[in-house]
Amino acid sequence: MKENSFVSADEIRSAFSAAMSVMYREEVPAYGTLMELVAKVNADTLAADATLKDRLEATDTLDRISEERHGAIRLGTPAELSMMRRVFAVMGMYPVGYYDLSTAGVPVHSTAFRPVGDAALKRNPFRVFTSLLRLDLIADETLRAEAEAILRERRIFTAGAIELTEKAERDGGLDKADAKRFVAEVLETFRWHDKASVSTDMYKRLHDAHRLVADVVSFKGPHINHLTPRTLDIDEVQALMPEYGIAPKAVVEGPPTRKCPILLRQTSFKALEEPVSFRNADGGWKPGSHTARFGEIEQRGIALTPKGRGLYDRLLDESRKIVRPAADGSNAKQYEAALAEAFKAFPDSWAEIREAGLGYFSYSLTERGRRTKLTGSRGLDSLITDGLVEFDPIVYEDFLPVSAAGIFQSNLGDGAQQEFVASPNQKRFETDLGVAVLNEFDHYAGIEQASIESCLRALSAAMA
Ligand code: OOG
Ligand code: NI
Repeated sequence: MKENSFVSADEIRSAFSAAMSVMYREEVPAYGTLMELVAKVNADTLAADATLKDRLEATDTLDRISEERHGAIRLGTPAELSMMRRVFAVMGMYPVGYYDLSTAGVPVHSTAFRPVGDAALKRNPFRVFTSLLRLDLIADETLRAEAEAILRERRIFTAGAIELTEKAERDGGLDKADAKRFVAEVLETFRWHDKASVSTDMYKRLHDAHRLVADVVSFKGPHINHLTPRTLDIDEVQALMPEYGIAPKAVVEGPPTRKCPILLRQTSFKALEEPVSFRNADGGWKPGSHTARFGEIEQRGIALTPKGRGLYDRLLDESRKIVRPAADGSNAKQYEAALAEAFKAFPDSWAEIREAGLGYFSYSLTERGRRTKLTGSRGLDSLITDGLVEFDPIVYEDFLPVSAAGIFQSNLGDGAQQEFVASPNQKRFETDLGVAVLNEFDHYAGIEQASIESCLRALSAAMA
């Protein structure tokens, strides 16, 4: 009998993110420079902070600290989106969250494909922020129909990628040789094409409708548009980018610098103008350029409850009413100051954040808790006060719509702001995707609840 020798989905995802990193570094040399800078800043940060180093050693894999945490693609059709879902599932990545970017002037809606379990996230947290173009938001009906026709013709997956995805679905996994082939085949979908599939004229019309429409419709596939390693000091990397010859976006997105980091902070270097050739009517090629690809960094903090998120959204909104960050960076300092001022209203100690019900925590028994026998039931708070139970922040693994919009905008060229009427359409997105997306809040609440129950169970088991 043939023994079951499937490679785990986590292993396939790790191989895939490593292959993607190599490919992207070759394709975009500035990204390689960013990776070097991130590795240096992470090493300096760890050298200067022994406590941080010990904590990371205990909870993370230190040698992989500077590896990619996410990337992003933009798809053109519902069929592409649903097939992409099946491909990512083979790598243990599932759609979490719905992001409507139309409010921010970007004609897409999105989800993040990511590992969901704690063990899977620890093994390799790689996620792909995946957007679907919304041609329904483009006013010009003729152009919309032409774009649809172009997209209908393209095939973004290789025959091998489809075949192996079907095989994995049928058999419940892939063996080593198939997994290796799967990674190579799927990588093709994310590759850059320096030959556009449209003419200069068509590109210009798509581009005039929205730069993002041109980026999605003009090419053979959804090239990976950025990768994002983790940094331990985002402000330092942002400050050092110019010294390394790369141009940072105007401001860091998300919350300000804090003692207790919340949610997600991100910044990027600005997308590069790259040579691309367009098709001539006579079948030849005409040189031109396209701007889409960049490099990003991220630093993550605690996942917030709906109440905490409400407060975050309100404070962000308040600071942006005082200063709206300009794309050219001219008011970056004023924006930072306004942000820091507004966020004084957000508690900055773990105990206060917990007591106010603003964040999700994972609970565990202290050394003393492990030795204690409990009689009768006790509330969580009193177990904490008595030093039997301790709590750690649960890391936010998702994205932020306002930040994502800022990342999109800064890579669509300065002053490319465009208004759309807000029109979230999660139902439509989920129909196109083929499944409902996971609700991120339910997910964090579930992890927190499970940790509480496990503490209480252990304490009463000690009693028996
Ligand atoms: C995605 C932008 C969103 C993030 O980190 O928020 C994103 C894109 O530009 O396609 O990746
Ligand atoms: Ni990103």
